[in-house]
Amino acid sequence: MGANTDKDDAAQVPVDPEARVRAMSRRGFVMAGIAAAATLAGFEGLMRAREEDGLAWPLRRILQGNERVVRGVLGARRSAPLLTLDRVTLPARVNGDLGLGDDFDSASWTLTVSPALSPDDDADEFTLDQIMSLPKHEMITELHCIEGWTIVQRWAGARFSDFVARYTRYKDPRSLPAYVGMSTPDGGYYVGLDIEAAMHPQTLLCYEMNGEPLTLEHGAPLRLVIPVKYGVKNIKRIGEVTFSNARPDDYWAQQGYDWYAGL
Ligand SMILES: Nc1nc2c(c(=O)[nH]1)N[C@H]1C(S)=C(S)[C@@H](COP(=O)(O)O)O[C@H]1N2
Ligand SMILES: [Mo]
Repeated sequence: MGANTDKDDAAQVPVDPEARVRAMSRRGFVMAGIAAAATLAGFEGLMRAREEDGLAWPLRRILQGNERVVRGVLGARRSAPLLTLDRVTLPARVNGDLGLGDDFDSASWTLTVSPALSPDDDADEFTLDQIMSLPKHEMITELHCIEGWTIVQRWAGARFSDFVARYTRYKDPRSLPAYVGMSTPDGGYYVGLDIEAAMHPQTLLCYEMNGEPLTLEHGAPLRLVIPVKYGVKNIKRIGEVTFSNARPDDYWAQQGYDWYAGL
């Protein structure tokens, strides 16, 4: 949105727009423009307005106030670029060890998923072998940390969407709730994800990096790789997965970062 659009906008207000508009905040200005377009020019004016992301700009402005709609329009349909081997950052950088305490036994680890398949159970438990028996996908993608740096890694694992279809009660994706939360076994780190991003074909339950089993510092035995989101959402050492219609808590969102953290 630039000054040109504001001029188009002002042109829709018939009565001495300049004097009134100068006194208004930018937001008020835009709202006045929308109101003027709607009441004076009507739908036709809306349709004549320039397009932004394929939407007439007054609609775009309205949608910006509604993140649920915006993420549907702009969020999960995008895919991250797939890169080539020569781009991989070696040695791999490690960042973040919240929830990765020392007294951890990979051998006795299971993945806890709720709600369970059976209404009689609170949660289901899955082994790494069960996850590794799903089709294996490999990809080379960027990981963008919100601190401003980017690394490229070669990841391998099972699609989260395949895990959901095979092992959870949500065989029909239309029955899925709006969110999924994931946390480390000790609860020290946790992320909330919109279900569209979680079910994205590039979202992996990852157990291998650069052709080797994940190391503990990178999240062994199982981490999330979700390249449509910033690094913060790529939770290492997943212990629990919880599907829900209430937006799950998110460690970094609670520190003031954007909850969606989409790229
Ligand atoms: N359990 C856990 N997962 C985590 C973090 C963390 O502190 N604890 N940090 C996140 C952040 S901020 C980034 S950038 C990536 C870094 O992944 P890497 O260490 O494998 O490079 O992990 C994410 N996953
Ligand atoms: Mo990060």
